[in-house]
Amino acid sequence: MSSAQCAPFEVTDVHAVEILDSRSRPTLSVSVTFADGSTARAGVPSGASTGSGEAVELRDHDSARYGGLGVLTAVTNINGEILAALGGRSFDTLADVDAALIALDGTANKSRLGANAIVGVSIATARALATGTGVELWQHLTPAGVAARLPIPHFNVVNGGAHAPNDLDFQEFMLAPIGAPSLPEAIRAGAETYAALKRLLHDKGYATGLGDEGGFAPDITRPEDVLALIVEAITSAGYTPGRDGIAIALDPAASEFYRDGAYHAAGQTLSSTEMITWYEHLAVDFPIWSIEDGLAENDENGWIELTQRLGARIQLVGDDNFVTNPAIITDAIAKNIATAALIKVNQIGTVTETLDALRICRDNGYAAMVSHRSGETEDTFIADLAVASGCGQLKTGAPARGERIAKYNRLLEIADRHPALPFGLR
Ligand code: 2PG
Ligand code: MG
Repeated sequence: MSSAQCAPFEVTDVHAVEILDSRSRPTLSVSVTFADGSTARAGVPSGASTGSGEAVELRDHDSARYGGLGVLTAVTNINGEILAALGGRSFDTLADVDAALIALDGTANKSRLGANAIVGVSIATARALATGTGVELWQHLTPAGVAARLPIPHFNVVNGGAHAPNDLDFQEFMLAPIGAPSLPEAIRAGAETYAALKRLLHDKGYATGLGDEGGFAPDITRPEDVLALIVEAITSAGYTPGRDGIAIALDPAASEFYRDGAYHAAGQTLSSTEMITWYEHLAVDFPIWSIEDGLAENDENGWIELTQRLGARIQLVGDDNFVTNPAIITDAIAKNIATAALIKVNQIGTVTETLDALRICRDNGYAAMVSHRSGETEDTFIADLAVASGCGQLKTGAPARGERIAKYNRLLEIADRHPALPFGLR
């Protein structure tokens, strides 16, 4: 049964608690309960390299608590205003609940009640709707006519940028085991290569401390040097670098090093055209299959040139520029900007709008990659969402740290229970 076909349900309780995310910053745990006893909770993720058009995360800005990062205002909004609006009310679908939340908030960017409050209620509601249906969350979320699929996991094994205190400007270097024959083999390839990389870094005298997403954060400045180490790790773990084995995906998160109309990375100052030429060379020298946020969110002409020059050979993913916004993605597809969208539920703020963004990608032959945030909880919703959408790609950090592993372990459970599910890129 898809989420569009639910029987009416009455919300009886909505409750939030301030908890910690994986970076030790406050976030929300939200539970939703229905009159039939169905209940579920959600842990709300939070980003560091955020797009300026993201739905607004409400923070308390009370410097006496958590350096101003507390979320007690969002807790109060849920336990007060949102409970009062939803409690005792019957709905037909998740989309109806999400529409009620958006109307109650009344702003274009969910800034009044907080996108963190709204997305927590939305995810918990989606999960509560799946309980008692006799099917798993991913089955419940799969739209009619869509073929669910186990995604290629993208393991972020080297962290830089806003996610690590090193001098590496590119934010993420990911292993993408595109050539793996199955999800369990892909996870194994990621974990074994991660272990090989740790040995290599150690042997070469680099620190093996971890960044926010569980990848290593060595003091290396040049992306070329990181890429060479990753290729060496892939080979030493016994795998083939490239699309037949383990390919590499980058998220430079270029908005973070774009200032005064130029890109400042690895000691260079580059124009958009020079950045694109750099990526062209990197993609010749290394087995890179996908580049996310290769240019800054407001460098639209650069994105058009990037797509013209590299789009036929490499997947180009928009994150900061698209912010999971269905209208922006529709516009980008029309303008031939990028070839894929990154999908983050908290970036747009409701599950319904996220499913809409995924549908637009599917309907237009545009790729999509479901994504975690740098601040995560043990919540595994995105693993089910990736499977349900059939998009074939999920990035959720290194094969390390509980909050990242929880998502990969959820995929392993789904794979075990549903051996007929296809695996791999769409
Ligand atoms: C990104 C994300 C997740 P953050 O840029 O893609 O890796 O980072 O959650 O910090 O925005
Ligand atoms: Mg990104």
